[in-house]
Amino acid sequence: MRIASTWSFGQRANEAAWSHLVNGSALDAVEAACCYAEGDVSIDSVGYGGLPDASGRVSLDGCVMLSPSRCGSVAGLRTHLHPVSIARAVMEHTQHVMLVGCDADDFADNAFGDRQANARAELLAPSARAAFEKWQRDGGVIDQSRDAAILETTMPADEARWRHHDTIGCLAIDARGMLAGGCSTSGIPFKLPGRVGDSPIIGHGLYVDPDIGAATATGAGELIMGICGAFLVIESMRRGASASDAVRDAVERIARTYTLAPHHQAAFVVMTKDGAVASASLRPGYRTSIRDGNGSRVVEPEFVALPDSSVTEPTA
Ligand code: SD4
Repeated sequence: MRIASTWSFGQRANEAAWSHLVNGSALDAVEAACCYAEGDVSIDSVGYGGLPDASGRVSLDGCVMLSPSRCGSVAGLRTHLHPVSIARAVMEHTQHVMLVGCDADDFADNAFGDRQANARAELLAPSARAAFEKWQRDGGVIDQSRDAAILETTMPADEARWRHHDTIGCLAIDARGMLAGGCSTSGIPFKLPGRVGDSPIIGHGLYVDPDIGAATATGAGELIMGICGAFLVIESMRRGASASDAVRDAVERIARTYTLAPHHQAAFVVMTKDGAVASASLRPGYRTSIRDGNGSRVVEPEFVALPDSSVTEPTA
């Protein structure tokens, strides 16, 4: 049994999910980890606390996957806090894979009724509203790592640089050897309304094939989508690459493919069908949180494509 989540805040999500992995299934565990992140206001790229789009409204995306024939996804939720739970309902109760926009919110109303966790909710937290108002005043790419309040947190300074990239991608394997993945995000801060990134798109932000393994991505969706990131990782392994080589190839592909801006970051985590975990990132500052029978730890990626990217590099 093992659960791996993106970023060091993933430790808290893994902890919240652990009993679900022990007493339930890998699917229950990834849903619980994502639900935790969605409810934590300090995580500013997921759920409540997530930064809004350029119109000041939050939209949430998420997906869940067990296998190519068992997956579900929602994008552009405006009034429901838990995209992964709704994506699970799409997977379990419809013939479809993906629902979007206000119709996905309506689906959630029908699927869950007034059950508290999935009732309609205000998604814009006061902290996110304040960040939006600052962005309206100052414009540009917000580098929240320079905010003193954030640097005072326990987050490592080089990771704080990517604070607004803290989407959760979560992979788990349960006692029966079942793999599951979940991914949840509010997307890129101050995005064009309607923009959807990689996170809820099967094969981009998440891909699970029980014969091979599970992969998830975090970072700038526009970089991940152009290379079909999570699918690429799993397909590399299908063709014989090791888990470490597969995630390294994916970030190297990003480094080769795009004209990168200093604020661009991307990372991939993979879990093999035997439960081994590997990760790689485009720039320093990314970490993976792992919880298993040996306890909880936060690990550096095995490979960083652009290791010299300075922590103090200007982002505007
Ligand atoms: C997106 N991939 O919407 C998400 C954002 C993210 O870490 O992962 N940030 O592009």
